[in-house]
Amino acid sequence: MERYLDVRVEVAAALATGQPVVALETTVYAHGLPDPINLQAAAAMEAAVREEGAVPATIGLLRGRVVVGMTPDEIEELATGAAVAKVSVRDIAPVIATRRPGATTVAATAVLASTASISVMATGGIGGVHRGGEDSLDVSADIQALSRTPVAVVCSGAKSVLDLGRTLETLETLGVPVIGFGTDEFPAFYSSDSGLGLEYRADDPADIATIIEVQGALRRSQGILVVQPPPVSDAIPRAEVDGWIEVALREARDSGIRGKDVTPFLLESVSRTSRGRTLETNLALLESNARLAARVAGHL
Ligand code: PSU
Ligand code: MN
Repeated sequence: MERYLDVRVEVAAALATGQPVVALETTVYAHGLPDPINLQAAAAMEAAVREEGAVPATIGLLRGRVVVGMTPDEIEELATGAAVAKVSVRDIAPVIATRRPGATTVAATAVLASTASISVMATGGIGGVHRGGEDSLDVSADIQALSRTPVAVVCSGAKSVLDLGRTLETLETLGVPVIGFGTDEFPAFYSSDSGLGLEYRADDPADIATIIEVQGALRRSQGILVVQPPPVSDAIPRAEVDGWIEVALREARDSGIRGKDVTPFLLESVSRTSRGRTLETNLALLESNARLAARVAGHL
């Protein structure tokens, strides 16, 4: 397995000695955020993890291998490179085999983190059921990965460009516990409220760690989705975001965007229409999710 899996020394040492480790995805840098905010986000997430006493393990594909614990230079290579693949679960083997550089989505990052024995990761928002997904069947592989990969994913819910109600229903069907950190509501990524209530809430990272431990002890295949709203000072009212999303969805339809290009397209459109406001929020929530993930990992 080492032939294709390169777990860097700092991460390997932390895992061997039981130090907390937090996995971080790279699609958000390569396909979700523009330059230079992507590099700012990467640096802020790694710094937040370290400040909380954990080791960051940024994951991506380079030169025919999975790298777990990328260097800042390698992260920059993925974040700014021209022909970087967006790698979800189905893409892992083909992209490694052809030695293309690849940025991993939540789904692929969770799967590879689990392979490397890392049990907590942080991101912005997971992919989910797209609007109209009941017809197009466009449901992010993030959802299925969560149902069969024992990794806790700390995020701000799912992007509001999605159908959040159907996303939550699907998570329930697949047996994925969703825990609100300091909230009783599923956050809507840029906004703190979605109008969708959650069954479970925790106000202390230690309580989330306990849930992860129970899930692991019972050998459940599912991961856990930990959701927290964006920081209050950066949250954008839902009504405002809804307007930008309508424009984005119309543009996507008019341009015939399909498949893996949908999410990057919608994110780009929303950031353009909002004149960069969504980018500020995205950066702030990524950092705060990395911080919470590290605190949870510290209690495991
Ligand atoms: N959330 C963001 N920005 C992103 C993504 C999520 O704020 O770029 C990425 C994540 O990597 C997520 C992916 O796993 O989008 C989902 O893409 P899709 O809907 O094609 O599965
Ligand atoms: Mn999709």
